[in-house]
Amino acid sequence: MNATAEAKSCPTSSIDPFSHEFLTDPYPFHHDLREAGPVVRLQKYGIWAVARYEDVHRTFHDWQTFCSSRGVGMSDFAKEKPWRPPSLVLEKDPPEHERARRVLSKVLSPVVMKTLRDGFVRAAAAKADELVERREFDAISDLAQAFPLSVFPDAVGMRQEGREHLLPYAGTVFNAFGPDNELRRQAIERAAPHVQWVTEQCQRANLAPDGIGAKIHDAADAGEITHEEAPLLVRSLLSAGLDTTVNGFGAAIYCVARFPDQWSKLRKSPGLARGAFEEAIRFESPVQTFFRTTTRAVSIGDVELGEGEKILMLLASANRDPRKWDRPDEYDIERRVSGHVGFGSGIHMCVGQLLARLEAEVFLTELAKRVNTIEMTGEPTRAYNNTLRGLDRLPVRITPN
Ligand code: QZP
Repeated sequence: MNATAEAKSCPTSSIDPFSHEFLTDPYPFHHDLREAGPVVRLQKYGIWAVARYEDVHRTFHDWQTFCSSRGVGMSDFAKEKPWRPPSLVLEKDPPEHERARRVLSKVLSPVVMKTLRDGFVRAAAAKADELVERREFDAISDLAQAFPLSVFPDAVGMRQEGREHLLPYAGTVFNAFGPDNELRRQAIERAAPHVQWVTEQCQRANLAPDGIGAKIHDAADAGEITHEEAPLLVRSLLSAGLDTTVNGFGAAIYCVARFPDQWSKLRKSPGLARGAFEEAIRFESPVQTFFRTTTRAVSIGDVELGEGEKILMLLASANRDPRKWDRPDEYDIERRVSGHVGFGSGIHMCVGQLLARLEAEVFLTELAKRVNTIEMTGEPTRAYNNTLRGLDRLPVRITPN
């Protein structure tokens, strides 16, 4: 290939979306990548990036051209061995994807959500009472982690012992989507005990018979998937179902702590809880990025990409693209937020979104009934991960109604 000709026809950037600097404050880099063009060559990695809403959306929806089966991280499964056996849903294309997806869709359906709701309300009320009593606490460990940890593993039907492996395991999964940098290497280096525990918990014998995990094994009895596939599909729940909601909760609390007028609105109308969560997902995008791989030559704008090229989709940038959103950098719980790509879009769009929204709605509603003000009492500190954006400390003080 003629390097000079390529440089003329296609915007190129030296930005590293997985550098410490980028992960600390991605917004100026998002701006530069959006302005560079519909698709940008990332020099450092020899891959492509899409940062505008329209192009991220198109990439999500054209699954025939932009496939998942070669991995949704930077590593191309056609060239490198995956760090763990590929997911039966995330890392597959139709038709295999559909079979696994149908099962997850069923075990995470509105009917199942209805059976979980009352228990979640009780857990949320108890946690909100406890926090109001304490007044000052860390909104990450004491709330964003504590609440999902108090409901999700029980809903799946997991045993008590060993649950401390869940967040480190998920942290590894999300770091592993990134490039071969220090975050990824260190996570994989330390993963073995977490992988071993999680793998064990996916077995039918380790799941309560009435939980979501067991329902996946029941689907194998019904012939919808094989008995060999069931544990790997349970693994998807454990990979994707906790760290995501933890960072979603963290995002929501960080938002209402920085935008007190929005908390006031929520307090006066707890019915806005779902909107407050959804807007926090748009605003912070707990899942910042994902990749696809081209299955054929394709043009994006004026740029022609070959087959077998990795494309980074910057969801967080799409969710604040001024071409799509009015006042993109404002957190507004009454915004018409539908169309955001914080849960992805298209055939792979988050299959657990009803569960995430249920947890958030129920908890934010209970908090809104009790809490007058939420203020930060110190500097929040960031948690660094190749895929997830969130904090590891958010000291707050709340005042009761
Ligand atoms: C992680 C899996 C944000 C999501 C892409 C997270 C995710 C989804 C599925 C899996 C893992 O199936 O293991």
